[in-house]
Amino acid sequence: MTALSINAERLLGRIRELGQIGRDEDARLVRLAASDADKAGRDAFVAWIGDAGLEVAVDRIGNIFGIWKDGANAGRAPILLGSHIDTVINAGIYDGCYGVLSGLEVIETLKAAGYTPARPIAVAAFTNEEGVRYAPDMMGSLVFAGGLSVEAALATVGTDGTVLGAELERIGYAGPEEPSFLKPHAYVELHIEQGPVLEREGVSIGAVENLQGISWQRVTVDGDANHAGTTPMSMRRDAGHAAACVVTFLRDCARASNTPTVATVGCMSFEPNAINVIPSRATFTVDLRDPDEQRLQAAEAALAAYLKELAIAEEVTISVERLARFEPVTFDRKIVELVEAAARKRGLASKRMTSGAGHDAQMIARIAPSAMIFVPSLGGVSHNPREHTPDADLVAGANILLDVVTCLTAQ
Ligand code: HGY
Ligand code: MN
Ligand code: MN
Repeated sequence: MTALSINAERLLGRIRELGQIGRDEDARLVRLAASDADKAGRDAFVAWIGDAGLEVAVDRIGNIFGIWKDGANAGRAPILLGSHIDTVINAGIYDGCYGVLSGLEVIETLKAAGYTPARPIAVAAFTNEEGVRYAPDMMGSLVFAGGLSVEAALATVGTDGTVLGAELERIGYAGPEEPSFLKPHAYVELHIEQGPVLEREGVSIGAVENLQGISWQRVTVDGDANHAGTTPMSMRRDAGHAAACVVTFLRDCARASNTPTVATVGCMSFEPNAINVIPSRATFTVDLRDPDEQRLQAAEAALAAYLKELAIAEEVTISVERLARFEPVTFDRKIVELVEAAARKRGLASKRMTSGAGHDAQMIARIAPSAMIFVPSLGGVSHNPREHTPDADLVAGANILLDVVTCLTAQ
């Protein structure tokens, strides 16, 4: 029997259609969690799962589920697919959306082929995976996995001062279901690699076996505003300069470490933010990651020690707020092997990989056997409108997801 294949035209068309939803006045893709743009993306996804004849469910943190079950298998725990459709600022069109739309595509393909799965199959679009507006990231899947109470998540105040729960109400996605309403039997997430490895090695499929730890912190440096022209360099308490020292410290440490440790200062703001005033305050974020928990803790400790010394040397005060902290995760070996076997069967090269990015799968792995499938990202570019994966790779990845799901629902 020839291997079933997904409907490439339908999948690719939806990826492109969703990629046009939530463009700002500069045509940048910005669908921040619980924003009007996010609502528009959510509405499109709900329409597609409704058209596919799936049961639609929304939980209290706004996670959206499309569920395919029949009389025979309804009582069994489902295989869950999915990812996220919220984006970063000026995003690419594949990050998250590819996994959600491929999950839906796999269900529609199996339904149309008259396949009768031994257990239900569901696809999820998890709320606020990116964490750009509301920290932490992977929030919807973290709540779904029981790692954060839904009340605490709904009370989160965003970078714009809004409250997540009120925003979900406002956009009509404060759902009725308790986050524990659906217990997955297993979870498989298809995602673009967002890194350079698969393309560089000419490999089509990544069988992701683990995912690195993540540490997010917000650092506030308080100094003294003063006149940029009259204040001698020796008399300054310059919060801006202290912040710049931290950026350089983090980069030098990560580069010198000769390990996979990565460090990023993605956001920074000064007060009063005037050209001729020495900054009285600098606020910035630190994103540290490492596949090894001990090394990640060592990187956090090195930063804390440096901030202490810097405060004395620069006569500033420095405070730190933790925004997110997730330990490295190992995925389910059996599902990883299913991914490799499916790739072999379709004549595709595969490679075991660590995920550098955070994903909803790292949260669902807390409650069910989980794994991920990667496809190449051209130039390793992501979180950038230049993010791109060739159609052939997108279709190949979705067919591997189809094969893995068929194995997981055979009995
Ligand atoms: O931060 C991450 O790795 C993911 O894109 N939320
Ligand atoms: Mn993602
Ligand atoms: Mn992302």
